[in-house]
Amino acid sequence: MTRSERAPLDRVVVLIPTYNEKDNLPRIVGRVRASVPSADILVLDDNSPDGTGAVADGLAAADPQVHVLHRPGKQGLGAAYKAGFAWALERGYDAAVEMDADGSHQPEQLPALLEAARDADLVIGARWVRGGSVVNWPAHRKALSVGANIYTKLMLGLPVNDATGGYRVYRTSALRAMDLDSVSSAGYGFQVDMTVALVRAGLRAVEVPIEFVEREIGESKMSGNIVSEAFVNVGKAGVAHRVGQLRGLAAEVNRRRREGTWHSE
Ligand SMILES: Nc1nc2c(ncn2[C@@H]2O[C@H](COP(=O)(O)OP(=O)(O)OP(=O)(O)O)[C@@H](O)[C@H]2O)c(=O)[nH]1
Ligand SMILES: [Mg+2]
Repeated sequence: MTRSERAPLDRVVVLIPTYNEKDNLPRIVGRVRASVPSADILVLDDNSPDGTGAVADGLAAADPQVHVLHRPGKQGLGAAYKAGFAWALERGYDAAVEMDADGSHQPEQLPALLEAARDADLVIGARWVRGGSVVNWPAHRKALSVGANIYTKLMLGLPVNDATGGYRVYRTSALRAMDLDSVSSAGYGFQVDMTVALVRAGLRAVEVPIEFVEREIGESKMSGNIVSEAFVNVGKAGVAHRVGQLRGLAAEVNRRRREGTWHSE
């Protein structure tokens, strides 16, 4: 589809899932409002024990562009985003943005993602592409993420380099066209499953380099379970999709070495 055929993105909602982010939430909301003043915000809180929900209510009371969806308990990132997509579709938004609350996804980079969405159904803010980077990650976590993405790309044959990246813009027309019921993973696998569903629906995904900044405050929710869920699910889908990708793996590793995107700093 050419640029002129795609509808303009007049109405954008930024979905921010939260679980125990009471100190981060006011900062990220303020930065989104300053970076893209026309965008609305929906906080998706899973009844955080630290009172993030009440903080979100306070922000919403002070600003008609901020909304809150209170969910009964911790059900994972994927479930929160699905509820957010449904909310956005019901209200006629043109695009829904996924953004972490902890500052890893910089709102100041959102205008570049939205610009790219003029000619795409999905824009991924990508760490593992030329120009992308990660700040404050230890080498082992970088290696895990790079490895997971190479594994994912080759197993599933996806046309992207950062399929686990969670800073994204979806056209709501794409969300409507995709089979969202096929997306069940809760953690990193959710981003991969969404990418697969979008590509399978014949839609266009592009990547824009971002600088990803590791959280400075609040607790990590990353767990071995989330990682192994993603690994096992991608493995199952990948074996069904194709086998014998070792040659491609070597080529991909060599390409990233040449480009310098294996280690991003
Ligand atoms: N609503 C909801 N939000 C969640 C849940 N789990 C994580 N989040 C939020 O999803 C975003 C990403 O989670 P993070 O804990 O930052 O995950 P991560 O970036 O992999 O790990 P760290 O940044 O190292 O903690 C944050 O805004 C979290 O508050 C959940 O079960 N429900
Ligand atoms: Mg984080």
